[in-house]
Amino acid sequence: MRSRIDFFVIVLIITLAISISFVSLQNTLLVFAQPTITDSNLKAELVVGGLSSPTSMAFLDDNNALILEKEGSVRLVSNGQLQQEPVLQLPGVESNNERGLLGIAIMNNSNSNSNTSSGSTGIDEYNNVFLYVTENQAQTTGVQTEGEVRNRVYSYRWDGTSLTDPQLLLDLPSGPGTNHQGGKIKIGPDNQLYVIVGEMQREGQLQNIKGGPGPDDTGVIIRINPNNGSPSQGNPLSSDPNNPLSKYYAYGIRNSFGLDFDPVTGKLWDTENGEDVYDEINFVEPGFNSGWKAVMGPIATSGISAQSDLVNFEGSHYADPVFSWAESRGITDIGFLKSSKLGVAYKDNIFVGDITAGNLFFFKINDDRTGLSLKDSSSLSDLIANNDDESSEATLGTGFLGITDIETGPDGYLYILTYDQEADGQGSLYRIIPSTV
Ligand SMILES: [Ca+2]
Ligand SMILES: [Ca+2]
Ligand SMILES: [Ca+2]
Repeated sequence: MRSRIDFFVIVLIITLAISISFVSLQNTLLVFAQPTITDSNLKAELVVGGLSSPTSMAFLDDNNALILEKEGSVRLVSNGQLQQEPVLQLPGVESNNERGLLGIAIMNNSNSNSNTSSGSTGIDEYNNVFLYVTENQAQTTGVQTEGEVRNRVYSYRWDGTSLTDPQLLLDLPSGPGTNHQGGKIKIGPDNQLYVIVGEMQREGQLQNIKGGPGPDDTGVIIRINPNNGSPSQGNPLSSDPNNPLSKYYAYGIRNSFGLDFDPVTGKLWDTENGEDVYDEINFVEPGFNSGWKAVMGPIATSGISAQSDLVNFEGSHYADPVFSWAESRGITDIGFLKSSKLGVAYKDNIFVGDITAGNLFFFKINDDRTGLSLKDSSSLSDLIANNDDESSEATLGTGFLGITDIETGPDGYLYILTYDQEADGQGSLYRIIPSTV
């Protein structure tokens, strides 16, 4: 009898032990399914879930943000709540591979209106919302030929509840490749609209092919007047509006999912993607030639001997990336944190995401704000993450599944838009806040 009781006690203990370890395993899995921040002073907090293939976001004001879904919906997040109905559902969106509703920028306008007949003076405040979208429908004012898919940039007016009054600003190629569409757009501190366009597998002068087809709006950063789409004053390659180069700020870009402006200097930075080697972070000065498709990553590793092997338009210059990942990992957005809400160490420094693993990287900017500040003892001081181990030195966050956009919110916290490639593009919006909040 005694041995029988012992037997039941042992079985009970084993059963308990198994169930306890199962619960702790479940908890462990639950923890790992959430984004984790290596700095214990910070944490990631879910703002909204339930997004479908979110690509980009922008803030309208302190309480409202717009989020793009790749298939063509513009969603409103109001006071932290995702509104059920899209504020705009674009027809005719082509979302095959990397095509779709990709980029958003918002410009706040204050127009002083004086009405002399009544003697009244008023300020008319409104937001212009710019969208970059791949369309398979004809546009009467565009240059589309029948059956051709185009990338287009429109300006809308936000009336407080919906987007109205679309104006076509840019009508761009979208092929032959269905990948490398670019699509991030930004309003600069100069109030001009910057648009990054991928190479779409074209091979012309803009891809550094000497004697190749002329400028065709691929592999470039375009800088235009947001009111009418005309080339901005002072563009680096040509001041003649009839010259296609007059719209360009930079070229030689393979593909990009990231643009932002340094809040201190107003200078532009981008990220770019390599085929299988070299993703890049670039400091983009006017006339920048990034080197594709002769160079990806540092020119010293490219096999070409000198800048003279590239297509060098007057007013252009080649520059190496300020940082590269030797193994391409799908680097996406770049964002400066434009606040001290996460501590002074993070203020005005950069965060970069990737799509394949959902890692969030953090880098400090150097004193003259033209590159990164990396310790001499670091394996990254050669400006290259040569492998995953080295890359992890710059990793601040993991578990985001895939990052498509990074923005500083009006509350000064860092917002991270995620996209799970393994789960049909299921997406969420997180924000990084101090652990104590
Ligand atoms: Ca480059
Ligand atoms: Ca290295
Ligand atoms: Ca961004």
